[in-house]
Amino acid sequence: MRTIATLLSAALALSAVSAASAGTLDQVKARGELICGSNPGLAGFALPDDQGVYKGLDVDECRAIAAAIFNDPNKVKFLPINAKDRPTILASGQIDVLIRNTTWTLSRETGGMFFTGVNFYDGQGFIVRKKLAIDSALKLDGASVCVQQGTTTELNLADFFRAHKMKLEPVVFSTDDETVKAYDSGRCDAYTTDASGLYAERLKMSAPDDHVVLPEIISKEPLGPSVRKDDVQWFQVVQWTHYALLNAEELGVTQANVDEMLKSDNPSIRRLLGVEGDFGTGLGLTNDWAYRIIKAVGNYGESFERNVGMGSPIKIKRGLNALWTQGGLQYAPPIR
Ligand SMILES: N[C@@H](CCC(=O)N[C@@H](CS)C(=O)NCC(=O)O)C(=O)O
Repeated sequence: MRTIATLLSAALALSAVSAASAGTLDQVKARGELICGSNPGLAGFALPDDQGVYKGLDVDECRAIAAAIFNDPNKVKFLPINAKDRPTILASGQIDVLIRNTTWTLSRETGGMFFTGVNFYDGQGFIVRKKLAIDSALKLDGASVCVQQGTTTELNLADFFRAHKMKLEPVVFSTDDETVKAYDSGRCDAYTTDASGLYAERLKMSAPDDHVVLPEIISKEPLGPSVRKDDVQWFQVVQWTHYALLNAEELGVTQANVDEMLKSDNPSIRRLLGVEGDFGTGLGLTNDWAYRIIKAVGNYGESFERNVGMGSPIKIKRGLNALWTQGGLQYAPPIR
């Protein structure tokens, strides 16, 4: 009897574990919205506009997932997350996915954040006041540098100064607003973050033109979405959402021409849009999943240009984020 009871409770415990760990996609569908962990406010990546509507490159990845699931890019709630809280909030289950300019590193991954890919290849840089009259980060010996806690930025900063035998006075803050304000008010000689962040944060400074970005990029910052480790199907939904955005760009499918493209004879386009084949169901989605994404947010290139590209206030060149066909690193496996 005791054995049966033990077996029964073991079986119950096991099913509870699999119920808890299985089916983020089903949970999202049942809830009726996606919960996306996002930046509290980083222009170009995730920033509420005047109407409180979140806009940005990371935001578009979240909206693309919502579009793939619900055929509605607005069925997503954005939960702003501070840098140092990212691993715990993802682990706690409060969010379905974290898309918050977060660098893919080994220790983050072994610590439970499972990265699905890279939606922005970045690297860390420095900004200083022009009147400091230095033209290289190698001339920062003895400098005070404002930096945000809980970031790879903080670690790379220490490495860079140590590697170059320079004296560093780090001035650490827990939020980005505090960090930028401190630098802007003259508390530090330099401010350091991902290069993308430097472009965005510079716009917040009282006199953006009084500052200069130094030429050195001191690290690799592959920024991408992460999910918990226990749900392969959900991992694939998030991963292939980015691949759909990339494949669309590669195939010339845009938000404006996607309906026209449904009539295309190109087999790759037909598979992407679900006109041919049975690809979406394998992800737990409908076969028009990628059509929904492109119709809602456009392709990766469109999202890039709109949010951070040369036509946007941020003015970042495609660089490493160009498609592989254009000399960049953005590459998606084929849909077949
Ligand atoms: N990519 C780095 C840095 C990410 C990061 O949090 N950067 C800061 C500075 S641009 C930020 O976004 N802060 C926004 C905030 O906390 O409000 C990482 O993953 O650690």
